[in-house]
Amino acid sequence: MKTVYSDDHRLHAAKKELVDGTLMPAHERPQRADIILARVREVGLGEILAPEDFGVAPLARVHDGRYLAFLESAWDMWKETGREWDALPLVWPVRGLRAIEPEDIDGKLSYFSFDAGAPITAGTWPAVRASANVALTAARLVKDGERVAFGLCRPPGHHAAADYCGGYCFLNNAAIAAQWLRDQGAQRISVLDIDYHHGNGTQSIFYERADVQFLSLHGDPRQEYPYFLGYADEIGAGRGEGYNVNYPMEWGTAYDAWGQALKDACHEVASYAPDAVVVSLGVDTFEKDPISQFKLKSPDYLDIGKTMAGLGLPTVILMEGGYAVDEIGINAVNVLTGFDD
Ligand code: Q9C
Ligand code: ZN
Repeated sequence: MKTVYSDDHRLHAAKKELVDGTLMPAHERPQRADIILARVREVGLGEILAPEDFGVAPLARVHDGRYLAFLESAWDMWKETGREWDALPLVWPVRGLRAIEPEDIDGKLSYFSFDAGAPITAGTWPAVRASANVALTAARLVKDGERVAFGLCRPPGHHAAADYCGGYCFLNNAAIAAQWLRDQGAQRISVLDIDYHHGNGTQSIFYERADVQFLSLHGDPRQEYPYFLGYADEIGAGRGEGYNVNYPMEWGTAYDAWGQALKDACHEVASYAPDAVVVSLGVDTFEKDPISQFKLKSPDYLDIGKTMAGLGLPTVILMEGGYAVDEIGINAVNVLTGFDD
């Protein structure tokens, strides 16, 4: 299997994140991609390619123009006010407040985010552009006939919606790849999200559409981030009704139950009969993940790859979360080698 990778992910390196009420070193760090890439090389997975530049058009097919303009200009606006540390929001327009884009950069940061989990730094915009190009290049490989391709995306994307960032995510790489495949002539695409956290951004982007099926296996929103989306009764709306499938699972879930949910999700994908599958691959389901509560073990990831390969569909696998950095390479690449075997 070919891997698409860009060093430009390093341009985004947030210093701190809020954990347990204090500012701690960020979990979503450059080392994550470095370790996965090292493992791809170590196992001899296949060729490693640089991304092509697809420009802004495929991003604008998924994201709001105002949001893209904000992402591009946010760091300069923040810096102009004399601040040189990472930009973070402070206030969100919850129930009863007015959702009007403010002029002030601190107001814009809040308006275009749903949490304080996506700090904007000097290199965030070029890094997230590169990450989206990685996803698009992997999608192009599959469109051009590869059975499967791996986009080593960083920063991740599945928490980002059409017009907001959050949860370490800025551009929704999986949604951008899925939409691009549609625009290239695919009739139906399934997005299968196996990150520990619910893919709220991807779900919301495709919620009213029948041409992109979204399935997510994740920590139950009653207990787990992002808390406000991911329930099983979210089945899609309008023309999209029946094309959104959530599998919330409780803390402590191990591979016996998780693997059953994956099998069920794969049956749903098979009945939908898409032209291609986009996988949002998070390995934060691992038992030693520092911010997650599932109990998957390293060999389980081989089985995940094998199960997904069993669909026999063209597949674009895109990296999302996973924060146990010592094992992130083994776990992520186990999915890929399991798929290839
Ligand atoms: N105590 C991804 O995996 N913080 N994002 C959760 C838990 C945000 C995860 C706090 C986690 C975002 C792509
Ligand atoms: Zn996650």
